[in-house]
Amino acid sequence: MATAREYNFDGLVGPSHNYAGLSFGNVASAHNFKRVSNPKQAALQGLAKMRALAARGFAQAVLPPQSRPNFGLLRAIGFTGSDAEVIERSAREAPMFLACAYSAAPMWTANAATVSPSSDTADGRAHFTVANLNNKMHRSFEHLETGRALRAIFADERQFVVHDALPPTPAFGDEGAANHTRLCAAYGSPGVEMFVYGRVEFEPDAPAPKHYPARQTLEASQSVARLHGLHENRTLFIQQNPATIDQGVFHNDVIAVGNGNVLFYHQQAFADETGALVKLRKAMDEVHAGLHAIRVDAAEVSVADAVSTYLFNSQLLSKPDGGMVLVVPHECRENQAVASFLERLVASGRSIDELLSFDLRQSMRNGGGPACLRLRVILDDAEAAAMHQGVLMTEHLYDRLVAWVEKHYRDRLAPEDLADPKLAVDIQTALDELTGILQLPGLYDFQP
Ligand code: SUG
Repeated sequence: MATAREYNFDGLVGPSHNYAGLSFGNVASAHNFKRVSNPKQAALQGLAKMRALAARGFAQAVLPPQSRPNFGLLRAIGFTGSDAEVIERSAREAPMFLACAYSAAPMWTANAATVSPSSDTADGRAHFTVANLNNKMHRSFEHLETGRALRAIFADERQFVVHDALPPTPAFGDEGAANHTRLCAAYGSPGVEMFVYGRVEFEPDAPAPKHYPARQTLEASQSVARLHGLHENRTLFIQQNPATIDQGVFHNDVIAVGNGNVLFYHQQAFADETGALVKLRKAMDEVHAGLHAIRVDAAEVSVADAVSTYLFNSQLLSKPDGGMVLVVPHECRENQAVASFLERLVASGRSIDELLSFDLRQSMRNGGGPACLRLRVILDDAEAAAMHQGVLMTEHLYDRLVAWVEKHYRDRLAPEDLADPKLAVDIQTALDELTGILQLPGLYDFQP
């Protein structure tokens, strides 16, 4: 059995981070619409998390922000002339589309792709399927640059396969790793891949949320499993509870998280909790792992508290010296029910023996907690050596990125600031410099 580690690839928050109320069904996004953001603080908060986890011995890397604004989008919908003219006119006539073109949402890399490690796939390579994110206008074009970035980092085709996003149509709504959990006995041995979907395109009578959209379809999840060559007995498709989607649980990672043989989940996470656990236990038998389910009752923590604190949008990490740490946002410590639940959880000695909390408020205000900010990639030694090394988080890279953020990022971005063409020029200058820091020349040399 190969030794393998879980690498967390966090999204570096881009310089246009703002609150544009673009994500219907994500209550934080709606609630903070038009609030003034602080992109500098957002990026520094994300970097502080990456640095702290790297310093603790966790394998940590970074994914770059995307080129913004997306002039291709604005020109495709009829805005012409110089870049400045395109910005000024779209700000007047279609400010929501300008906000989409400026979206910094690629920071939530849990939505970048679904990843299957080489120990799970038929051809023995690590597979990535870039998520099409087609439920939301502002996220629907991320896949083009995400694919470029992943192919630049995981370029060695003997080890890695990066699949294009699924066709951009509602039947294939795909939100990537946010609706995918891998459970296993050890990272380097075959695991169980659990896909959680919100609706079924070709079963109109199947349960589905009534108020908010279900972003992931069963058909998309099945397609990703096929592309990756996953084994039938170790692959599960579980339906998310539609009633919780209607309460703001727009991705499964807002209500459940797994790592190793541990599944930490809310009683109301799945449409059929008992059925899901039976299937999961059976699949876990196939990989000789006993499932350790940590179920949180609604009486202990309500769905509303789970959504406002992002208790389940935590990172559950295996510590280098044994045990697991739960990485939560500060909001969890500020909610009495959640804070006392967490105290009891750690005291109970059930797998999770440590808590770490981070201030990620800038991201949280758009509905992005610790787990949204990271994409998990399990790599064995040869794969880790084959990937691009310039994105690995070290003290040196951290220092350089902090200096770069301090130099280029604004500490205030109001909705009306997007109308200023100088913002686009400043972002371009910043991103050009970033390619040198991450040693990814040419990353932004393309026409979206
Ligand atoms: O897709 N928010 C993101 C948050 C993604 C969280 N990801 C995970 N749960 N894995 C979304 O809803 C808000 C943008 C705005 O309103 O300005 C936004 O896109």
